[in-house]
Amino acid sequence: MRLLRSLLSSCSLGKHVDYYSRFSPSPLSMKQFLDFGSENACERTSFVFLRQELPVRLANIMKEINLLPDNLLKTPSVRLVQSWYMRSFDEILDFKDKNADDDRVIYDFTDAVIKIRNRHNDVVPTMAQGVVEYKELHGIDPVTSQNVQYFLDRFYMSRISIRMLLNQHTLLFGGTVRANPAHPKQIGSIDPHCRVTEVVQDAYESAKRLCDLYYMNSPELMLEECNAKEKGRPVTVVYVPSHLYHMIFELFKNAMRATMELYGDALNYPPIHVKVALGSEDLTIKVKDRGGGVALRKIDRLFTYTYSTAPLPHTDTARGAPLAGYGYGLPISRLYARYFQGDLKLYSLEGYGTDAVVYIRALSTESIERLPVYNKSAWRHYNTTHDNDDWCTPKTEPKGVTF
Ligand code: W6P
Repeated sequence: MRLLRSLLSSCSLGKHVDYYSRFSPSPLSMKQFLDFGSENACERTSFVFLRQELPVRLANIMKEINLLPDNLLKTPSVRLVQSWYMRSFDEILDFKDKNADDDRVIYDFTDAVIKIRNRHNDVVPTMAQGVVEYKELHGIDPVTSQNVQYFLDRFYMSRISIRMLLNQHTLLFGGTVRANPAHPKQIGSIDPHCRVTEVVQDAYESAKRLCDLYYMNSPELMLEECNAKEKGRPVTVVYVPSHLYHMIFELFKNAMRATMELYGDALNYPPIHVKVALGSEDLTIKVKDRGGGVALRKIDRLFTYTYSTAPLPHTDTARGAPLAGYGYGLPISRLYARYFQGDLKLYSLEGYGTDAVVYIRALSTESIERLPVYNKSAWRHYNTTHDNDDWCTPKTEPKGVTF
C-alpha cells in the first residue's frame, strides 16, 4: 500500500527530497551525542530533532545517487537500494505534522526507526553487487572508477552517520530502561571511558579464531601502550567501541593473512605488534606486521571500491571464507576512522611488512561527525573529469633525443 502510494506520488516525493536536500546536515559532536543520553534529555527532544535531521541526511545523499553514471544507476542492485531510501524517507516524512506531545506518536516513531534500520542492513553488499553488475556489462574506465570512489565514500559515510542516529535513538529510548543491558556504562553505542587495549584484545582474539581455522595457526600479539597524558594509566577515549573494533579487526585480518601467506608452513611466525599511544591531540593505534609489505603503487588499490569488487570468489567451502582481501573492509574502516575526524593510513615497506595506523581524536570536543553535503561543489565533482593531464606521461625514450 505504502509502496503504491510512493510510486503514484513519486513526483511529490521528489519535491520533498528537493526541499530537504537544500538543508545542510547538522554534524553532532560526541558531547551532543552524550547530552541526548543524559538525565534531562528525552525521547521527545530526540524525536523532534530526528524527524528533521533524518530527512535532511537522506535527501542529501539521495540527490547524489541520481548523479551516478546512468548505467550504474540502472542496475537492479542500485535501483533496489534507491527504493529503500525512498521508502524510508517517506516513512519519516509521515511524522512531519504529528503531535510531538502524543506518546503514541513517539512510540510509533521509535518503531519506524527500527524498521528503517533493518531495511538498510544489506546496503553495502547490495551496492557492491551493483558495481560488479556494472563492471561485467560495461567494464571500468578511470573516470568512472574515480566517480564511483567519490560517491561510495560519501554514500557509506552518510550511511554510517544515519545509522549512528538511528542506533542512539533506539538504544536510548527503545527499551524500558535507558542503560544498554550488555554495556551498562555506555551511552547508547558510545563508551565515555572506552579502554582501547581491551577492544584491541577482543579484535585480535576474533581475527585469531578465523586465522586458526583457515591456516591452522596464527601470529602472536605483542601489545604495548603509552599514555603520555597520565603516565601508567590505561588509555581511554570517548568513542564508539563497535567502530573501533570494526577497524582493528579488519587490520588484524589483513596483517595475519599477509604473515601467514608469506611464511607458509613455517612453525613460527613474526608476531603482530600493536602500539597504543595517547597524546594531547591524537590517540594512535599502530598495527605492525612483517608479512612482506605492499608496493606503494598498489596501496591505493586496497581502498578502491571498483578494484576490490572482483565477482565474488566462489568460496572454497572446504576451507571457508578467505581471511581478508575481498570486499570493502579497508575503505569502510577508513570511513569509520574519518567519521569522527580521525583517519586510517597504511605505511608499507615492500619486502618487509606493513604498518597500519588508526588515528582518533583524543579530545571529545574535537570528535565531530564528518558529513558529506550535497551542493554545487559536490555536483561539479560528478560532471568534470579530474584526469592527470597536467603532468607528463613517462616515455621509455625522450622524444627527439638519441643516445
Ligand atoms: C599487508 C596488507 C595490509 C593491509 C592492511 C593492514 C595490514 C596489511 N598488511 O600486507
